[in-house]
Amino acid sequence: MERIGPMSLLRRALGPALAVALFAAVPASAGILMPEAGGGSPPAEKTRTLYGIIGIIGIIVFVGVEAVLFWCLVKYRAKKGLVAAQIHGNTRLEIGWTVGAAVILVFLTIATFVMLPGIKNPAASSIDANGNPVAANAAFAATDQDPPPGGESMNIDVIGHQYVWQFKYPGEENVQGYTDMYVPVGMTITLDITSVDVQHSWWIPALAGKQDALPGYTNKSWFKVTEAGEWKGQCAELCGRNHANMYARVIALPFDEWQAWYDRAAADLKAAREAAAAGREELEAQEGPAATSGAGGEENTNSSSGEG
Ligand SMILES: [Cu+2]
Repeated sequence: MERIGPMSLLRRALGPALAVALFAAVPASAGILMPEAGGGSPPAEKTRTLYGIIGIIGIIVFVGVEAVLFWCLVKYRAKKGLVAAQIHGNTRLEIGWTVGAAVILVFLTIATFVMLPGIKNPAASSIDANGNPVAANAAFAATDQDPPPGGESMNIDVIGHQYVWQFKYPGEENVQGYTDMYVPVGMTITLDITSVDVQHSWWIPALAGKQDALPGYTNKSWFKVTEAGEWKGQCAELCGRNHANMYARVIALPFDEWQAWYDRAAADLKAAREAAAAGREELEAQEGPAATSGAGGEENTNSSSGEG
């Protein structure tokens, strides 16, 4: 049998190893050719469109350059006895490719800056807090205007923990949950993103770009989905040994179903808090107040909001 040296073994393994690495990375790349976009969420849709514009121009330039390169390789390949022509510049060609490259760059710059505000600034909601369509925004507001501070939107706190995402919803019921975020279709969702321990990164690729979750800071992001559905994501910043299991999911429900979920979650949470309070009273009755004071004796607000 043929003996294979370690170097040649390495060389043979390199190709398959690269192929495996590329395919294994696909689930994390949030789209193979183009970035994911789903639910009609504007930041992700616009990121995808911009990526497409830049990508197509990049492909045209790449194919053009490679075509000229291969044409030259074939046409001017070495022939016996042929002396290479000595060329000293070509003014028309040089001006041509300088101006051409500049025009492409100017176009890409303009396209990017025209689209960036739509990626960064939240769009106005299509429904109000009661689930009614908002007509005023469409009828009276300029299309390039940010929604007013008092405009319809829902702000959800996104809190990174090692290794779970916590969500706090607006409202006096203090509804909160983990991993699954429930939102109503048509509502602009603004996010206050932070962390209680290390750096995490909030990312639902189909809905919007990444946003870092940093302890001590509140970063903003937003999305708005126009159809019911589920979109998955995962912490995008290596945050410790269980980072790979720090999943998140956004579940968009029609407003009535979302409201039903919210009411159920609020009731579950209330029941859990009452049960905890009752348990505490019982313990204090048995063992005196010292049993529930100090660490661990505070009200436990970490009970899950339940599934929808
Ligand atoms: Cu994380």
